[in-house]
Amino acid sequence: MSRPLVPLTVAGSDPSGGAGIQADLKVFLRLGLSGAAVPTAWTAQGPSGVRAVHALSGREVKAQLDALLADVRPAAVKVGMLPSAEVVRAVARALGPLAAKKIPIVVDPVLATSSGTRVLPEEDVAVFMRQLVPLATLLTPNIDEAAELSKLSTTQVRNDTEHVIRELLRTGARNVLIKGGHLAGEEAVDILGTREEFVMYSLPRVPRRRAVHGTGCALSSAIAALLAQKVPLEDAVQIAKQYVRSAILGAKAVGRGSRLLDYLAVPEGEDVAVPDLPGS
Ligand code: PXL
Repeated sequence: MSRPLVPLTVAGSDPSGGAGIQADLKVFLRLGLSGAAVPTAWTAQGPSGVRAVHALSGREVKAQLDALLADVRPAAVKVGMLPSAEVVRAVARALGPLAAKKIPIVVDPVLATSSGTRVLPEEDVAVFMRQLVPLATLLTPNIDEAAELSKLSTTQVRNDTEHVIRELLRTGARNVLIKGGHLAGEEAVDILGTREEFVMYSLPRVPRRRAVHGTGCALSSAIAALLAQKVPLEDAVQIAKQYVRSAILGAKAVGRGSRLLDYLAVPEGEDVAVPDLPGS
């Protein structure tokens, strides 16, 4: 009997289930895998926004990772919210050996929450770039994050995305996906830069009647779950993008505030093979 593949998320906790480890675990399961989760921070939030972010200490995060990784080798890792340099260091130390074994690591650089609360202090971004980014199989910044990480302007990210991707590849990430979802226009365009090529992903933008949050979390965890199942990166990004688009289309309010993604949306791909999913 082969062992089940276990994807791991290392991210913040969002009690509303719209982002962070709660969202990631739902996405993992939808993509066929039962995951593991190490929280790095507790947020106090409902769908109408983040009231507080409480960082766990580096020691607390290290203790969780050490205990888990002593017993389980994850098939892929997604890293989300990291609230401080000491947590970045703890995560980078624990994930170094996994990166060396070529276990895919998807790093979503959550510098601020979607409602604008700063998460990783500006002075800690250098440590993030130096210690964690070189371990990343894929880095998934949005436009603002790409600008801050590359020290270039958002105008440059919008107008010369490929140059910005090249700069980020030089910092050690093996692949970079810049999410253009925040660009104005009819199409939501994301650009993936690998060491060999650039790939554009364009899907019709979903008009947002009422905000949804956690789309970045869902995208990065969906990619991690697909990489865990050996789906090639270019296909994994396409399937994950289509899944998140369907999840936005089916999003529903669960109370006041932003809508919750439809995590039960069906993962599909155009001309690419989606892994067999339970019940489908
Ligand atoms: O979407 C960014 C994000 C990531 N992780 C957690 C969050 C948020 C946004 O609110 O709460 C835990």
